[in-house]
Amino acid sequence: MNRRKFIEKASAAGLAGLIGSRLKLDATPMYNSEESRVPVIISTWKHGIPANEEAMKTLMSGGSVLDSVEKGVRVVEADPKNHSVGIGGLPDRDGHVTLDASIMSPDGNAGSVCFLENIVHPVSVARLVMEKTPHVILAGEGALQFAVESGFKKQNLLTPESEKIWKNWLKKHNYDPVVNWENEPNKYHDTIGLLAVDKNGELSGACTTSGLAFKMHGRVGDSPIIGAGLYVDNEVGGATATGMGELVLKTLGTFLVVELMRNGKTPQQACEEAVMRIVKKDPENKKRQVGYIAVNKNGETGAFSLQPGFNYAVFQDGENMMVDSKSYY
Ligand code: SD4
Repeated sequence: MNRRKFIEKASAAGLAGLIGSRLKLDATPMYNSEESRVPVIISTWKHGIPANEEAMKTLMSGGSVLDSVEKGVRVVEADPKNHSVGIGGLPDRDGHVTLDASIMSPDGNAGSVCFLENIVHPVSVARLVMEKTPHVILAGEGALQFAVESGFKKQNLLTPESEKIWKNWLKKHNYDPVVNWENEPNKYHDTIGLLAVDKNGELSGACTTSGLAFKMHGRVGDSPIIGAGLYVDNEVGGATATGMGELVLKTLGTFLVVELMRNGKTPQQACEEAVMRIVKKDPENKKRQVGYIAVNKNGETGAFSLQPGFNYAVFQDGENMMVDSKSYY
């Protein structure tokens, strides 16, 4: 092929690509008030029930969809009995409770904090990072400094109960996160990721966690990484993740779920395909848990996990209830 023919061919291909992406854009599931089942709140695990309750109350009393996701997950952050989020979270292997959180608003803005210590409500610090700084992520000491300067109180987050569990763990010192350990008889719960769509189809999401128990000091998971643990696009829908963050990070799971929905998949199909991506790419998938939940702009929901045992809470049509996720294994 001579040079000119090659260029002609290449530009035709470029044009076809453009038309293709235009077609894909047209396939974006737009909000349709006739078909929609909104407002809806969806969140991970059993602690999703009280979080959804608070989020819906906020929407019903005229709060914004952003207020609703923040207030919803704050309920779980403040619960000392929850060993995976906020106060009472299990520490890293050196005994530090280090928190990760993120939030996204309908205008596509995002904020997050990671490796933050001594603050009960990291999601609210994440919101301030989004609203008051030119940045998206603040980490560690810098995040703490910003929080304290913004009026947050420092507090010890390691409760006597969590300390006892950590000291027991130290005796064996075996670093092997257990599948679904949050559903074991000891009643550990897990990360809360929560998505909300208000009655006008506006979307927000939040995700907050103390991360994997007994992780290495300094480890950051998927939850504060936009597109990994949380992603919301107001034109399309939102997704959030729970489980082994490393598997979610390597596949940028929630960004993938939202892009699949943009290209016409239902939330259920999109979650399934994102889990399949992990199955195909990560040999760890057999031993670990990852769960995705998703919602589109019309309030259609979906979820899928690697292992059985993942469940989530949906508040829709006046009912707030637990749903068992389907799983690959
Ligand atoms: C993390 N995804 O830090 C979080 C923790 C979690 O089930 O959700 N565990 O990796």
